[in-house]
Amino acid sequence: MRSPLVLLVVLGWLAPLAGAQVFTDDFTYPKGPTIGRWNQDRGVWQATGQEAQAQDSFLWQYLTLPNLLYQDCAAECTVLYNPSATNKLQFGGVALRVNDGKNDSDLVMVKVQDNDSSGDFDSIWLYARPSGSTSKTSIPGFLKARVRLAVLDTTAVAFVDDNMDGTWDHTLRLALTMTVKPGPAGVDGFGGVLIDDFAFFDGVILDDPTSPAPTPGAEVPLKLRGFPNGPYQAATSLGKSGIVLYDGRIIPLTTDSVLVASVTNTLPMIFKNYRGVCSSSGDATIRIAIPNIPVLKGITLYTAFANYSTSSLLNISNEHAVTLQ
Ligand SMILES: [Ca+2]
Ligand SMILES: [Ca+2]
Repeated sequence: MRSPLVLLVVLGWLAPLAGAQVFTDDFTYPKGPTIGRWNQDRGVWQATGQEAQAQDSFLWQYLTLPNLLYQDCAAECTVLYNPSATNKLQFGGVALRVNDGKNDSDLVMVKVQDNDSSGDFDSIWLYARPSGSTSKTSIPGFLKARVRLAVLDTTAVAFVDDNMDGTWDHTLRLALTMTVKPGPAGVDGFGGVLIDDFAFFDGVILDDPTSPAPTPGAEVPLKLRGFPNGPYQAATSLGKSGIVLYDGRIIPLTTDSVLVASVTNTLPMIFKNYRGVCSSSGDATIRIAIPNIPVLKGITLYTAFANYSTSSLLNISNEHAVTLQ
């Protein structure tokens, strides 16, 4: 039997032909009107040297990467309140399936927003444009947040870390009624907001909100969407600082004993279905059977997957955090 750890990690190291499908951008472009290869679908953005800045005006704006054309995926960015902008009402976040950003239409987006124009973000909005939304308002104020958006068929899930400690503080879900189709990935902005550290995942893994709470003794299913009929390997670790592959892509996990156990199938009673083949629609479900040991409460498990071919990893999903309760 081939070592799955080889499949997960070493094949990546030996994958000079793999496309850099997992994309990161820290926006360190020369100050000015051009932001690398980003397309300014709507609004006049500028590079500050460290971030992308939305136009300081009352306008929903989008910045996309036309080559990141995906249907089911996840992306995240850091949103910073801009104290020097004239607009106090600011928002920013991630936008996916941006098929008509120019008209603020046919796209999915999440934003953190200074809804009361008080100088800090206080609300989160998850939108299908032009119709469909959910929100969480009157949150204690914050100036900087990590924001993720994941889309899988008609499900959109937004995650916000409002104190930048690496733990999601808010999760919003929205059932999409728009046509499910690929579109460019990008970010959104309003009122001079600053966007930094974009990251893109070309596989997506999400939990099922109807499944039981992740308590000791419970079994947690995770849904993944990857390549149709593609072999996959999932992995779970206790951290998410990132395993950097030879080609620059990053698996958002850490190499630790849990990861080794999960990919080598040494604990099949805990990490179930971690290796297999996605269905013709690219789907698979893996399961974490949490041992019935109360002392595990509070531990966070991070899980991601990749599809692979004989010579490379074809994609890399987001990591999904499950904190045992
Ligand atoms: Ca506010
Ligand atoms: Ca947090």
